Amino acid sequence: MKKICVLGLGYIGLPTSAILALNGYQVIGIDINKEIVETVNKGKIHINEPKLCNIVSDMVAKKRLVAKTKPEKADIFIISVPTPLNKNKCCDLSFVITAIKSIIPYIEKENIIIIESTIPPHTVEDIIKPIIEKAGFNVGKDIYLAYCPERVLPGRIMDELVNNNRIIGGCTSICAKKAAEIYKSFIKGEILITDAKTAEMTKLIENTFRDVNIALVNELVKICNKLRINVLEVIKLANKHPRVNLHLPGPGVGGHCLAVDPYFIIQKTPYLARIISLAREINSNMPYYIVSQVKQLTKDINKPKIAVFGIAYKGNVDDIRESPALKIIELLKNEGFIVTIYDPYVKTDIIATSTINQSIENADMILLLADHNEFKNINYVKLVKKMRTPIIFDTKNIIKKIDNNFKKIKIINLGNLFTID
Ligand code: SAJ
Repeated sequence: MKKICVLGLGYIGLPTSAILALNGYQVIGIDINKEIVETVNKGKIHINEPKLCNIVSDMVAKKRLVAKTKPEKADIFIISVPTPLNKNKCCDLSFVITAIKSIIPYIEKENIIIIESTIPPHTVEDIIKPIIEKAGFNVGKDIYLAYCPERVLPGRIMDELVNNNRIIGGCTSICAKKAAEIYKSFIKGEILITDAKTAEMTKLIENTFRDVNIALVNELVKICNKLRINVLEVIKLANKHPRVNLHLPGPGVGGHCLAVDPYFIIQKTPYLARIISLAREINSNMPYYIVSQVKQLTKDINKPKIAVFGIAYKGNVDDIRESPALKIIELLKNEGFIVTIYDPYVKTDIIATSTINQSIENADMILLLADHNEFKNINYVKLVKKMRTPIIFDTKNIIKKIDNNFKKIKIINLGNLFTID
């Protein structure tokens, strides 16, 4: 049985470890966080991801998955540690570099090393390969190095890990071949072989594509509201064109991918990446637009209280990384609004109220920022009775059912904002 060390037991590393164990590998999951290691070794998980917990508990019980804080000798090493933005909006590679250096004492000839963390183009060739070669190995001859980005969607990771196509970017063609053999053991999608730098750029442009397209509709929101046109109706109709697929506008773009990856392209070619930079700017500014609309909607109310529904960066996940809701809450507080927060998924200190009823008590607005399924099925007519002013500002356009009872509530979305002045 081949042994794999997976470094980083986060949103990607833990599901990957579980799938590899399920497919016949002996997996050692490495994380510097002791609590995560203890949780996994109890057969439990520290993230909210459907279908993951059962596999982890089964694999831990069968001893095919073991978590540890330090790496050890193995046949294969997979690096899936975070690559956050630093304060200059460049990729912070320190976790990747530390992870690579931590395996150096344990690697042996014929080992395969795979990077899954999102990284700027040329990182494998220019930064990672030299570290390995400095330790006396010859990449492509006695050690095999590849970049294999994941493309899974949080909330559907366990299905997408298996069914999505996978890009394998080898430092050499033999490196790619060796890495592909591992993924072939569990992937049902296509295995697409290329070189490392092409794989690095492909990963980045996939998320940049979405970020730019979301910026386009977020800009359209402002244009349409200025011109008194319902943007949501425009998007719906335009998408009936066979070759048009406008994305959905919202309060901004969050998550650890779309809001981060475009900067990895910008840092490499700042003067060339113009649409990419502008899209980032437009999406990052959406919270300011939302707050300006909240101010407009509540201008006649004394000391308005806003009940924010949903602070996760998107629906049905517990992740608040880069969530535009955090910026919106900060701006609202700076403007003197009283803010309560309700999110059934997220457990964090910034949520002082725990129940939906507590959060809307005497509130003047429900500000819907995440499209959690729970928020689609609420009886808003009943709920608003506890509010001081029954305004709902639905930035995700999820409240659809407007029967006669709904007429008593002011429901504003990004399409009918222009009706408020
Ligand atoms: N959003 C919009 N409008 C849309 C779609 C999304 O405002 O039409 C917002 C969401 O609310 C959220 C953000 O964009 O704040 C990102 O959401 P997402 O669902 O587009 O993406 P992520 O970050 O959850 O996952 C993405 C996925 N990328 C693509 O769909 C191309 C996933 O496949 C990647 O693996 C993942 O990034 C990653 O790890 O890179």
